[in-house]
Amino acid sequence: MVEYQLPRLPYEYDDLEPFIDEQTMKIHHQKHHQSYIDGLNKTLEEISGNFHPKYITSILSDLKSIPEASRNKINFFGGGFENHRLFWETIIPNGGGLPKGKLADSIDVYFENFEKFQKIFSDVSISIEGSGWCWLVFNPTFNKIEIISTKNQDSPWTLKKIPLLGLDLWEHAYYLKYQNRRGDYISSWWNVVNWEYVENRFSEISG
Ligand code: MN3
Repeated sequence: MVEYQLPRLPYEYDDLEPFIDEQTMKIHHQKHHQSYIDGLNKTLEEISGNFHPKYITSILSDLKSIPEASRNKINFFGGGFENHRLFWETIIPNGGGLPKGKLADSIDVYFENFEKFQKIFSDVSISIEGSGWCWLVFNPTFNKIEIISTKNQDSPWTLKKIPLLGLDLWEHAYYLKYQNRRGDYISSWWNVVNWEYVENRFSEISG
């Protein structure tokens, strides 16, 4: 049986201190991420799709292929699985700084410079109502990068956009350390962004 599993983190739970605290990382990974995986596996089993030949990003790109009764659950749990999988990869101890190469060039083209990009991304992140994500995505239809937000666990893949970098703005991602200070969490998160990973992802995707 094909089952999704909790990915191992490429660092320890306390490695992102002081920006993201150990307890938050541990609960976020072991409890929250695991719960999306359990929900995804259970839903796939219900629709006999645990042998589904496609990876979750292909399923999310074509949700209509899923029986209507299970579509919302696949959207939620599948999005939750994949959003978090990417989230862990795009943060790293001693991260932050500036992107380089082709990604840096694209940011300059579409946002004028990195500072303006960072301000727009932070502003969109702050203004999400309730739970959701802020994303830097690649839009293959127009061959350009964009900043978008999605609600709950909706994945950019459902909008035919490819996520490059995502910030989790559910309270579970920051409440233990930052409480209601979402802005402080956002400013801290910039210090752990793994730009090298995002650059490589962008290069692979944009060809
Ligand atoms: Mn989360």
